[in-house]
Amino acid sequence: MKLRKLTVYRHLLPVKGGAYRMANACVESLESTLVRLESDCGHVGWGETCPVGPTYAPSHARGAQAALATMAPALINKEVDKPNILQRHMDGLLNGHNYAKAAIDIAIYDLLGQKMKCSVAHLLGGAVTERIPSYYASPVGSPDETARIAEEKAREGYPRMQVKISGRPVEIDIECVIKVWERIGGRMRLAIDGNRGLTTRDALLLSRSCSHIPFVFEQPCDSLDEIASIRSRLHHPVYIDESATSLATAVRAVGRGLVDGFGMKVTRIGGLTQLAKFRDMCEACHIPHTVDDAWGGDIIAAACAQAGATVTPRLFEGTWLAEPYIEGHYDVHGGIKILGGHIALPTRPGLGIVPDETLFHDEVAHFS
Ligand code: 0XW
Ligand code: MG
Repeated sequence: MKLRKLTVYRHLLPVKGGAYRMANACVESLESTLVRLESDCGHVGWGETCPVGPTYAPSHARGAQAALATMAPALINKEVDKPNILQRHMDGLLNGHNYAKAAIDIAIYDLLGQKMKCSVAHLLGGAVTERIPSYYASPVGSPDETARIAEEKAREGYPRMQVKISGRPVEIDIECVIKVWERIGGRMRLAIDGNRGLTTRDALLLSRSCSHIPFVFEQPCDSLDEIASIRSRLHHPVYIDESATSLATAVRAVGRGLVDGFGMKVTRIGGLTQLAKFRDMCEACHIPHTVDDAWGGDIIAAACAQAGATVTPRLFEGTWLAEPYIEGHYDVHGGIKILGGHIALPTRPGLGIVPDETLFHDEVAHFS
């Protein structure tokens, strides 16, 4: 299967309700980058990458578009149906920029699924569930408001919640965690996400003050070195998210005993090909992890759901989607939704969604 056309679109995804606050970012509208591939046999595949603003991670919407434009001319008329080989080819064209390569990799899996009339989950090794657990991530907010959201999400049926903290005095974060726990007790599993924002001092204070509360502490500090320096003094299991920038970093972090789990993003690790390798490494080492992404619409949601469905349930921490925080769908009828805290695995081939192309007006580049 050869690639005939590659089109890049820009698409804005405003945040429902106005703004989403995290330790290092407050975002109001996200610029998503969509990739449409067309093969010589006429199949169409879609990919997406949507950094959650320019400060969450070293990835940027315009950077993704520039990276795609750099690689695209050398991909046209090339055989693209072997994702591992395509990955090496892209690495030979551009150093790094996993989050841009991921959009192409995802679109290739969509194309392959269309061609072979099977789901992306099947191509990734097979789904173990058709009902993928999700988790809700509350924005940084007041302790009372966060506890209210936690109650609401527990009632909706979410098995897990991630509470975002940091960017303010740690005493408020501590109060927030305690109030959430008092409200929901063991009804949902809890992750407390510092999004790199805490000093080692504040991470230690929070963990010690909440030593009676069973949560996993996600990316409390900025770097792996900082986390390593306090790891043995924390009372909670440590997950990394932003610091797990590649498969190699993740393997080394596990090998050095620095982490108990991961918040993993499909685009950060470079796409579904890399995600499948990461999943298998985690299974071999008994390491729990999520499968989600920073932000994005139905295309990235479908990619996360397809990959999430293949993770062994014992180690799966769920698939977060931006869907509850954005209006509308690319696929008006078959869009990816969270109902009762879970996502139904789409049944159609490939990613399982059919984006309405008339929604995408802003074509950034086209190669054929
Ligand atoms: C909750 N997420 C998966 C979505 C936001 O982009 C941040 C992220 C995280 O865990 O850091
Ligand atoms: Mg996180």
